[in-house]
Amino acid sequence: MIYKDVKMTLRTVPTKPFDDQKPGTSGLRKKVSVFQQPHYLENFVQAIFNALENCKGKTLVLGGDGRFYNRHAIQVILKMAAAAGFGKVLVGHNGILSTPAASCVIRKHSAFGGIILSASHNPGGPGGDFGIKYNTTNGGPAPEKITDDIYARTRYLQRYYIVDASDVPLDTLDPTRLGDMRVEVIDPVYDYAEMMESLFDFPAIRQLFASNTFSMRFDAMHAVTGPYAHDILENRLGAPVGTVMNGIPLEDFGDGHPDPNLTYAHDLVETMFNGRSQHPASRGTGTSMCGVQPPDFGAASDGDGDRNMILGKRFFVTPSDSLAVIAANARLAPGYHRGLAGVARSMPTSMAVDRVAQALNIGCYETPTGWKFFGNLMDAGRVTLCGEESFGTGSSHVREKDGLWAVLFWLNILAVRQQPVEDILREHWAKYGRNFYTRHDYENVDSTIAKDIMAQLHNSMATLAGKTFGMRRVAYSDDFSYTDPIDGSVSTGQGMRIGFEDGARIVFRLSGTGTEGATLRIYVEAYEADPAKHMQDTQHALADLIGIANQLSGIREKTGRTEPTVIT
Ligand code: VG1
Ligand code: CO
Repeated sequence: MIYKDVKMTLRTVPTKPFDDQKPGTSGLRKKVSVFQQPHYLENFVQAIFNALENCKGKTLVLGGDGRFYNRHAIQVILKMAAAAGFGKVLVGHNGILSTPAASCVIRKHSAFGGIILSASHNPGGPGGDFGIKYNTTNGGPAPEKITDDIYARTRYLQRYYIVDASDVPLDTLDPTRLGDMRVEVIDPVYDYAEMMESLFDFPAIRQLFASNTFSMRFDAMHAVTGPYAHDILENRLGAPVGTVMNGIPLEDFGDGHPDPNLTYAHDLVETMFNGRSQHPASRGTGTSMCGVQPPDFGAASDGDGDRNMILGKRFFVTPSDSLAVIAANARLAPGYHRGLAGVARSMPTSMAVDRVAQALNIGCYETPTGWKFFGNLMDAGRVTLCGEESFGTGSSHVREKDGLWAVLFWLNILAVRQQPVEDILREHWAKYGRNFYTRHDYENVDSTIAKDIMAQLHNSMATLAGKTFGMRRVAYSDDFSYTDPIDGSVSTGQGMRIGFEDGARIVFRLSGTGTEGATLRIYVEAYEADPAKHMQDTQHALADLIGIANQLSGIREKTGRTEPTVIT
């Protein structure tokens, strides 16, 4: 390879620590204006590099979801990586890499680690959010031990190192050299698409699209998955052009909120429900109001491509159910035909997958919220499949949740089973029972009030066991802590949970990804074995538990809100 040399000089820049650089559930996320403060980004990047034992000569992967500030941040990080002595940086073309693709590239090229620039599903643009996180050699988000160390270092950082050089061209695939460091610009889609082709039955899916009896829409929400979906769905799998909606990535996501749920993926929801009102979970099919049949299958992904929403014709699949269905049908996909080593779900995720694991006689792990807790289990070969209620599903093919992977898994299942999505769910519930599930989010709550609600709930945890609320008796209640079965590390304060004797649960947690005030999440679940009751409306089926959750937390009185900001 011929490298173009960029002239440079090394510079040490004195700085002062910021006191708000504690990484949350998934890296450091702040308003763009916070990142635009002089030295703010540089300080955090230097703290990451300082926390790495020795990066001299090593390879770093670098990319982001293309949101506003991505281009600037990439140039800064390249120049700081050169100053830190990295040997090589693999950077996505135009600075783009979806989160799962970054994980794939780190693993495939045996990189030392990677920096991913994203605030995921949070809105972008100059008034929106930006984020940064570090992933380790296994391709997964740095575990708490490392994020705690990075944070500690941000607290006393006095200087950072950067080279003065002109910007590295990222709009061509030509390599560059920044001093001794090589910069290779890579096609962000290629490695990832190749991996997907190795996991799923592409010929069967191609046939499904060719059959003319099946149609699909994928909503990329003007975020990072556009180019991935165009290449994989339309080019490689032959889906008709137009299958991918909102496929051009934009720095502000077209002013949208790239969160693939029934509220924010409105273009897709409109198409799939065809004029009907939303929150259709569990409602039956029927003729549409304007006579046009919606597509058979719909899906969407988030800002950085790690989340997914799965829809059938006028039918919503909860992420928890999607995880359970994938687990139950895993053998249908070539990459999983030998079955699953085990499964894991985050604590607030519904227990639907637990029932499948039990039937399959495989291990089932319950971890705190956030993908970083799955890494050790996957590295140790204990689990193959993982999921979160927050529209996150993935497997040990990478160490991040993976939006398009989940969509392809569903396409593979549909290609083999040749049934509508709704029928697959009905059969699943008939066999395993249904875990009705909902999450109520109260966003942008005053932080003091939110902390107060959580403190009061925390105090009541010790006294709830044995109490009866309506028809339900509390079996246990606690503030969830997790001991990692592989390295023994302990994570406390992971959410208040109340379990009832009939298997119902209520969980309260504060979000660790928001950038304004506090977001309080209430997760509610109830198990129903009787198929005659499976087609109820979810909010209706869970009404008594939602009432108990509101009563126990006093959320409505304390915040003055009459309803949640978002229901998923
Ligand atoms: C949320 C979700 C969590 C997910 C995290 C990162 O965290 O609840 O399940 O892992 O976002 O996903 P929190 O702390 O706000 O509840 V992503 O797609 O934003 O990287
Ligand atoms: Co995301």
